[in-house]
Amino acid sequence: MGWHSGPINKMNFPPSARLRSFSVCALLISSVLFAAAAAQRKPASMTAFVDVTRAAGIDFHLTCGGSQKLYIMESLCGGVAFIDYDNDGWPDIFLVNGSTLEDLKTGRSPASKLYHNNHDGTFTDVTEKAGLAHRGWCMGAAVGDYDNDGWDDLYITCLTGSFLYKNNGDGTFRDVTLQAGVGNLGRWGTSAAFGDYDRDGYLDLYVANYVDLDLNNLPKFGSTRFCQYRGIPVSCGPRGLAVHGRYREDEHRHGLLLWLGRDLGGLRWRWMAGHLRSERFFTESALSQQ
Ligand SMILES: [Ca+2]
Ligand SMILES: [Ca+2]
Ligand SMILES: [Ca+2]
Repeated sequence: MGWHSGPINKMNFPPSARLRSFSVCALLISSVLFAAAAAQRKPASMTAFVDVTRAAGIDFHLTCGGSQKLYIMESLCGGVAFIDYDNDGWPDIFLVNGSTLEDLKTGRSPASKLYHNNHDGTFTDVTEKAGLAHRGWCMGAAVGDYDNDGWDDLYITCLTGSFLYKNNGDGTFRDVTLQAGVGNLGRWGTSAAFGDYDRDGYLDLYVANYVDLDLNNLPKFGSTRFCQYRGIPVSCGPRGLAVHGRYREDEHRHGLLLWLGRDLGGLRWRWMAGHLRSERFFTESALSQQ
């Protein structure tokens, strides 16, 4: 007999009561075993993030247009890049800033910022010292050692052009945009990436451009059907802006798919900077625009 039968039988409980007692005991045993098994299982890991921005010394304030958001670029700002600019093995942070229309026209746009990693969980603003107090309405940044000198360089994409900053290897940068030929002038560069697409050992540059935008002739809020949502006036989307080109899904250049034009909501990708030659200049390749 089982361990439970003795004392129960001695008390002369009716069969139904013994059955209920058996059920209760089985339930208790199951509960104990389940609890023991649960105790042996390690609790699921709980990944938690804590906002340490201010404690780390990051005091960056992003400016992105006015509060009314009358134009599309006022809702598209801010980028970040990690760059170990001093080669100490600790990633530093570059934060890209936007602007407002008024500040952009008067040259008073707030600066992007570079923060040096102090190795103790804190950062120091070294923007001015590094020569990276770039002011403009910018969107993105890419990091790459384009000249293979062992020091990572920085490319910034902005509303009216883009900029390449060469790392001097002494904690400072200098603007080499014109020499390198990567100004992307008059184009709205949203982001960029370095990559050696032809495997020649030199990084190439890919810049993603958004729609054409004439800051002097901005479409009026809610002015056309492309500046409305269900009859409600809104800031003009891509279709409400000037766009050249059409969508060509079968267009390939150097293994990259180019998306051109209107049918992607005005999104236009431009394969712009191809081969980095020995003179350390970029040349624009496979430029497609129809
Ligand atoms: Ca560093
Ligand atoms: Ca370099
Ligand atoms: Ca290359």
